[in-house]
Amino acid sequence: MTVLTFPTARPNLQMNYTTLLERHPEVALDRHSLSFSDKSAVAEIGRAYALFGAVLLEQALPPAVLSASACAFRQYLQAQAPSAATSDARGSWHSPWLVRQGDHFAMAGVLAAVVRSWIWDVVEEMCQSAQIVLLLKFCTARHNVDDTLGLGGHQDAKVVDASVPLSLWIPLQEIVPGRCSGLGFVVPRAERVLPTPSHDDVGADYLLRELGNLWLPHYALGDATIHSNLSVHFTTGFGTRTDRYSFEVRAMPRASAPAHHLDPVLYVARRNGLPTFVEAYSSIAKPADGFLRATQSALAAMPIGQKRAGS
Ligand SMILES: O=C(O)CCC(=O)C(=O)O
Repeated sequence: MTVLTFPTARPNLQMNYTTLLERHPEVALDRHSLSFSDKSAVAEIGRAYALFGAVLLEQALPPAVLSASACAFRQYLQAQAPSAATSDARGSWHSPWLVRQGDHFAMAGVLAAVVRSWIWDVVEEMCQSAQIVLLLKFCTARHNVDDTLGLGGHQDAKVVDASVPLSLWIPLQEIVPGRCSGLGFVVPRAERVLPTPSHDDVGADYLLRELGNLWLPHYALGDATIHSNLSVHFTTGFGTRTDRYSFEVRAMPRASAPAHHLDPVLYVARRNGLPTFVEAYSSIAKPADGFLRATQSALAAMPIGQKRAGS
């Protein structure tokens, strides 16, 4: 089982996310105009992403699908012994095919909704391809208990894999900075992989030098962000002890995907103009067959959405 965990900055006396937000409330504003809707041109979103490394897609996913997924995730966690996952008082990380109750997989509907939403047009634009792979070994369902955290950040090129270009971060609930843990970014993105003083983390000093470029988005239910592998980003923590549920999805062009990342995997391409799962694979070592089938069934059951404005 691959369960990614990311560096999480420890409490820091100099500045934590609560004091950051109190002293610099502007960090919660989208100062670089990186929020887009289904009315925005895909090319415009692609340009912002190329320059800044992170974009927020507003109201991109059906709230009912996300709420149902959060509810199923909670039920799964309640049914687990605490030792069954990478779990402690701060929450836990799970491969999506393991988050199940019988034949019901909490993340299957979210993945299908992503592929059938206008997010997919954006992913294709960023990948410059309509032949995409969903790298399930790098996808993670996360339960986070909001803790007081000192500033820090990481780049996925360092902590995930340099070959994987992008991540979608999908909260399964509303995220209000200061009220629950979320994901924040340094925008524009870095130009290269940065030195990390400790534990793959760029450190508080880096963020403090970038105060004008910090962004702690407010996510409404249905919003998602996409960040690049060079984007410095961070789990925010305010010490409220509230629960947060999210799903991180990693995708890349099929043509450049390393073979050793393709287990388990879902292949997406267009059929009759609609993004569709065209192949799936899971080895015996990664028992994800049930999840792959559930995701394909969820896609087949999805209403065919309206075409985007301008597409
Ligand atoms: O969910 C989180 O808080 C962290 C996710 C993350 O850091 C990442 O996507 O690289």
